[in-house]
Amino acid sequence: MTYVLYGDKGSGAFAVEAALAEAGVCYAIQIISLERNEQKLPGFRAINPSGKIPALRLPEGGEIVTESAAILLTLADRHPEAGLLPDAGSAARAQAYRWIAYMQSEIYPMVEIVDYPERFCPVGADAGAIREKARARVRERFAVIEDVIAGPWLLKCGFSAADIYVAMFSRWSLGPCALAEVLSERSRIAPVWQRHFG
Ligand SMILES: N[C@@H](CCC(=O)N[C@@H](CS)C(=O)NCC(=O)O)C(=O)O
Repeated sequence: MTYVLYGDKGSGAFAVEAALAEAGVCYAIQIISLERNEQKLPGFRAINPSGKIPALRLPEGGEIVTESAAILLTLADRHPEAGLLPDAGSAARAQAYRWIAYMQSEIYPMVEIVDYPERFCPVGADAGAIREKARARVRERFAVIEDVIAGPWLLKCGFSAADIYVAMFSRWSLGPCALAEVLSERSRIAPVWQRHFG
């Protein structure tokens, strides 16, 4: 039994695949094409009722986990030897939780508005203007992250799953930041980065 990752190239599945690769575990990928709107088909909604990727099927028992941040934290818990998070209970781990939660709650929802502005507009409203507002919010909210990056990684103590998230959001929205450049060359993650963003 292996993990099964449901996702598409260049999507939030990157973050999950990067964490799986970093943990050195076996996984299979089931492509759910965003271009073909496969995330909204009943077959996939049976996996994730919210009709979004990524989703991860766990080995042993086949439990499904959705929500990219929850998946990253789950992988960190299941594979502590991979060092995806600082030690449990440490101040550094609290900071990793803090910034992962910040990015999922403050930035990811803005990405949906950028990608699908018509979902948030009354009929006849200017979807392009809403998209630009959302882009501005992403830039503003990402600047908060840029200000706390210790360098080369977000946390002073070193690489963590939070860096995978920082790199993904910067690559999507702003053009890769210095941290993303470093992450894209990290040995286990480099091929995953290439596949998604190369
Ligand atoms: N809260 C979700 C958001 C996931 C999300 O928005 N995924 C995008 C792809 S990166 C998606 O599936 N978009 C398709 C849609 O909204 O129809 C998470 O963190 O996993």
